[in-house]
Amino acid sequence: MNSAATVSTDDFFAKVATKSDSGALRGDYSKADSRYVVQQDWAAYTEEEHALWRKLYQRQLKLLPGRACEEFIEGLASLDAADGIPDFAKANIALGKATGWELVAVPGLIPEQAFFEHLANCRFPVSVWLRTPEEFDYIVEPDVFHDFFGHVPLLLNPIFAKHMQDYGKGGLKAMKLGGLDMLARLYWYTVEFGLIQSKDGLRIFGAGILSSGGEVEYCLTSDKPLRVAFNVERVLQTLYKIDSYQETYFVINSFQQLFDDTAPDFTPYYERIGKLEPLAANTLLPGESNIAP
Ligand code: HBI
Ligand code: FE
Repeated sequence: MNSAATVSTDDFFAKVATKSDSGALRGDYSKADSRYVVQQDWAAYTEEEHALWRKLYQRQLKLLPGRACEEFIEGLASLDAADGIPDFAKANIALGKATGWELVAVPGLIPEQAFFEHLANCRFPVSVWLRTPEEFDYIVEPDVFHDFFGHVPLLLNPIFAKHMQDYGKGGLKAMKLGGLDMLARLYWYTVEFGLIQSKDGLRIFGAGILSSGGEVEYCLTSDKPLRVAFNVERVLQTLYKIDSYQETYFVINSFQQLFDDTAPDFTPYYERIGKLEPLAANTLLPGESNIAP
């Protein structure tokens, strides 16, 4: 479903090397270049795969009105991706015009350094393979549906796109500062599972939610999870769930807020929070309120 916990380069190569093990990554890395980029080979997708894409797309599309943020819905519409697995080269024309971003095809999860370097240079890595019909509702690693449907629409938004670039730069910096586990929580709770308070009410912008059949409704209406106002340092300290719906969602007020609040140098945050125990995913701190859906 998405990027899971941080994948160190060592873990990563261990996973690729032990392809037969259950923890192995499933993409074909044999043709990847030094940046882990491959050809999409759009012509090689089968009609069955395009049909599965259309089913996934239509299921998700119906869930979006009144739940996804407007920026996502608008971005998706301009990508013209309803008819089958999109050709990245075509999407890159729209993306280039809107924000200067470019999609690059990758075999699947890639090591963090390569991932951050792509983002820092306005390239978004999109997995080339599509899940199987058996995985319609749930997938562990990011496939082309999660990556494209979930992530690409907001890359057409200039402020969000700029945030993603800064996140990439921040990732490269965090690797040197020992802040990667903390920074990954920011990505998780915003880019993957973020909510936004819009003028019309609570909406979703996180790709992990928007590419999921069940969590779209759950995150907005269930009384089980917490919904807490976004605060950078709080998020950096908070553990997350990779194998269940989230126990806490953080709510931003605008993409500008996300951009501005993450603009400062994180060095002092890493120093301070690195010494603390991380907070469990279901924590509500004194003084925090649980935002009603
Ligand atoms: N690779 N293809 C891909 N997609 C991701 O989302 C991704 C990745 N490698 C590393 C990674 N995410 C995360 O570890 C970072 O966001 C922290
Ligand atoms: Fe993702």
